[in-house]
Amino acid sequence: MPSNLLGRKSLDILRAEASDEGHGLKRSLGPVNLVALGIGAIIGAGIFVLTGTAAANHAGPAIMISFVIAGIGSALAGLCYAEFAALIPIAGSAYTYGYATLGELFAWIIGWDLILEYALGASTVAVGWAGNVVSLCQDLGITIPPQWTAAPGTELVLYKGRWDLLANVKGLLEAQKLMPDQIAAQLGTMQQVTATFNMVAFLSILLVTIVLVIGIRESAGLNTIVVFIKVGVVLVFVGIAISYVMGHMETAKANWTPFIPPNTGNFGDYGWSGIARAAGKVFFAYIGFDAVSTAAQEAKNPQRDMPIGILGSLVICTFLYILVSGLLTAVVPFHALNDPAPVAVATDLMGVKWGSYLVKVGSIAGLGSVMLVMLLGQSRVFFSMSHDGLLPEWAGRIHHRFKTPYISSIVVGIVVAVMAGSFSISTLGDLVSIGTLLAFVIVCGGVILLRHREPNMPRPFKTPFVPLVPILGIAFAALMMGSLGRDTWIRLVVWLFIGMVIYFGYSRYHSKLQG
Ligand code: ALA
Repeated sequence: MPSNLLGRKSLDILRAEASDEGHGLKRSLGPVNLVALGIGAIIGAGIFVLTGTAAANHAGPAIMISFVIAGIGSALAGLCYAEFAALIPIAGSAYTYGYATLGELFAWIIGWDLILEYALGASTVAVGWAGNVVSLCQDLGITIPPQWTAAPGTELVLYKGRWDLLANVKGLLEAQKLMPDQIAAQLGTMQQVTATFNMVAFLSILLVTIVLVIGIRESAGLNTIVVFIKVGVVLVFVGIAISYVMGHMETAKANWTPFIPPNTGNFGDYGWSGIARAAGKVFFAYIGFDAVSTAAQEAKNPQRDMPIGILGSLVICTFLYILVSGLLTAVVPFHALNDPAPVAVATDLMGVKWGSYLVKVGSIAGLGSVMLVMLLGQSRVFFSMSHDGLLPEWAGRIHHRFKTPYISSIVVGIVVAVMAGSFSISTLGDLVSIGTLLAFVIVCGGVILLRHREPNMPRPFKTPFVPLVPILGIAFAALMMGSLGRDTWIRLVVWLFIGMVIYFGYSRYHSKLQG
């Protein structure tokens, strides 16, 4: 009868497992692949899609401060992840770290929580991807039937020859300072459709799943190319925007004044609480660096390369985000950024039509790579959990030729695709943020704990200034979690509750550690 809920896997066992070729995963990734894997996971729907609404509805130009807050929080957690990833170079990310430090119950909670990050994260990005694909198709005169382009129940209208979300069009009309009855009258003349299912997002996930099943080497190679395209597009935008701002200093100044729009009286609507709320939302833009750690078992030299992969990708992305968000709000009045493709909107406004096409194509490629890394991370976490007996054996089965955990990849792919087809980007995004932040809190706490428990263990990478860095990491994560709304908290609690039911109903009795 299993009894020890806090039973820990010894680090020696974990290390032995990491070097155990019987695991079957190929060691093919070097430091450049890992940094690329990180950037592939990080730059995505956060900057290309969510930045616009966060600036328009919560922070205004001060969205830059939100990015700084979220970036600092991620870097602090990243330093803690790096210590663990180098110490325990085995697939599974925070889940494995939790198993070594806090015991099985916590490991389960983290693994369960990571489903929010990876699986739901991939769904979120797929919805952003679909938005860009539909928009680009409309630019090219191709109309995908609108009822298949959004979550069930979403209202869409035909406005100026394009199908758009009713909520977005309303926002645009409000920005023109029309009265409510004028807006209602205008909307009344427009053709409307209620969406059935987001088929575009659904299919995108299925496509990525096929790439993953075929194998990590192929996936990582493809990812590296896509990362170059994505960073290239961001840099092109930055170049165009800097030269525009230099020529339109007055406009930029006006758009940046006031830099922190005054709070409206509601928590989270501008002012400092708005900056915090926006930080919680754009935190999504940083999610992904920890996915590097899930590939530890496929890294050639994990001890040296995991910290390089995690921190290197994080630093590059933070720099780019601050630049992009600053330029975005300098070019476009922030109220007009409430759009699924804000970067393309800004490029359009600068009169660079080719640039806006390029941004959309780059976003499509870029978001594709994010989905890839997230799904990769998810199937690897399931692989580890199954190896430990917490999930059924089939979840860890490796394909004899492709050497990938193909069954878990396929099952995850189908579930994630259905979620992507069924929910809106903001519902999914907030839940992903809060779930990931919870994992950060546990990882930061784990570093402190392990330093006490195993002070003399040789650490290839040491988090600096322990316990200060982990404590600050926890504080930043708590700040961002606290800024997200009540509904998101309720969803998190419900999710964790379901996880507990599964753990006490199944996993606890099948755990290899307990058995
Ligand atoms: N950071 C990733 C994105 O923004 C999840 O899409």
